[in-house]
Amino acid sequence: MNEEQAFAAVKKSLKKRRYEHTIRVTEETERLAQRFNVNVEKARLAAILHDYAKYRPVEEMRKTIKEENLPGNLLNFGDEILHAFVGAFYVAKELNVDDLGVLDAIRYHTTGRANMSNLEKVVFLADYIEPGRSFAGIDEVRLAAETNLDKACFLALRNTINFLVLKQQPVYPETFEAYNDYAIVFKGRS
Ligand code: DGI
Ligand code: FE
Ligand code: FE
Repeated sequence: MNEEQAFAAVKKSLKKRRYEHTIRVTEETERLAQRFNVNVEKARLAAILHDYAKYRPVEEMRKTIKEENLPGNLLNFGDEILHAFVGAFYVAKELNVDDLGVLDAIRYHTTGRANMSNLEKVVFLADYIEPGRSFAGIDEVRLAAETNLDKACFLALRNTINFLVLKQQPVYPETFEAYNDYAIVFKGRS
């Protein structure tokens, strides 16, 4: 699957606004990949496809999780996280992408996980800081992303957990595990 085919596949699957987000995530991913020595071609492909399943009906995604033996606990943490895990599955099955690193970057782009690869980190972070985003606290994350990939992931995870807790939403365990990776390193430092 080359980039042109990937863009064509997501253009068909996504609404205009989401397709434009995807283009910005791809550009941001490329900048981060160059900065932090990640394979640009793989990172861009993962970014182009990261929200491939965003508009699949929730019922279809839940069915896929059950039938294809994706982790059962996914069903208990809100529908927003499903498109990432199911997306990786559909991208492999429907678009024949077989690079496991690319598929993992798609799979963990929403929740993160412990021990993320740098490829996973740049896609996770680019999705959070692309220029169209305006989350509370995002400036600090953008600033960290200029020089420190782990620090930026740490702050993005912290903000997301704070946001979910404030809304009394459940937090996927792997999001806490990702956060803890960095909290152990950055604790007590600003
Ligand atoms: O698909 P996007 O909108 O580009 O961004 P995304 O894939 O990061 O999804 C963002 C949504 O996912 C947002 O509503 C917060 C939610 N989310 C992120 N991490 C978690 C989460 N929801 C739960 N329940 N648990 C998480 O760990
Ligand atoms: Fe997403
Ligand atoms: Fe996204």
